[in-house]
Amino acid sequence: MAVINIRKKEVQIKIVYVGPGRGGKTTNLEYLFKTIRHRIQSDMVSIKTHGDRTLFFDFLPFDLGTIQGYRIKTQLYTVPGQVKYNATRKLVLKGVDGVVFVADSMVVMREKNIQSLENLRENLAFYDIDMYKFPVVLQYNKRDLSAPDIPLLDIATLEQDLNTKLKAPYFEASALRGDNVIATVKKIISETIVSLQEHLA
Ligand SMILES: Nc1nc2c(ncn2[C@@H]2O[C@H](COP(=O)(O)OP(=O)(O)O)[C@@H](O)[C@H]2O)c(=O)[nH]1
Ligand SMILES: [Mg+2]
Repeated sequence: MAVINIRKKEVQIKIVYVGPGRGGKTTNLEYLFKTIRHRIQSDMVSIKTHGDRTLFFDFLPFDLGTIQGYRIKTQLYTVPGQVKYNATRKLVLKGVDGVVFVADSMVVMREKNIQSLENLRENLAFYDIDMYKFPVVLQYNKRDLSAPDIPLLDIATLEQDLNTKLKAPYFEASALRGDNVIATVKKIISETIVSLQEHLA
């Protein structure tokens, strides 16, 4: 749940990027770190193991300005996507206010995307959160790939696999190029704030 400090007129929201390993979660945060640096107060913290795989999490705090007199502070986290790190994934989801699900558009990742979304549903249920009533934004990533030997799932298939029941807003993106990376984070932040307002009302 968001941390609301009435005295300081401050709301702190926690957004977690989830999705299959190698789907582009860290690349999203790296792009945001590069492009919106002026709003970022502290450095991006990245805890990585061999090469570029996230072992624990990447963390990016930034200040968004003010809504209704409250200063909105956002913390972005990513979790490790590999199946074996579920305990960590669960831990990072503690207190989450909104989720970006980064799906990998490559055809070979079809099952991994579906399994990862199911894993998210289970992990949120552990915290008594119903994924279908929670702020979630889908990001269909790696749309820039166009090599003939790397076929991509079409959007209709991704929508059918992942979004039939969820009915979440979605973006076609390239985290590598930065396409729709900012649109994705803006959308999840606004969905999260709307949801918090409904819960506080
Ligand atoms: N072509 C392409 N590659 C990407 C994109 N996003 C991430 N990658 C690459 O996919 C690999 C895994 O990305 P990473 O962000 O570490 O995935 P994570 O495990 O979800 O954090 C890296 O080699 C990235 O450069 C994208 O939009 N397009
Ligand atoms: Mg990562």
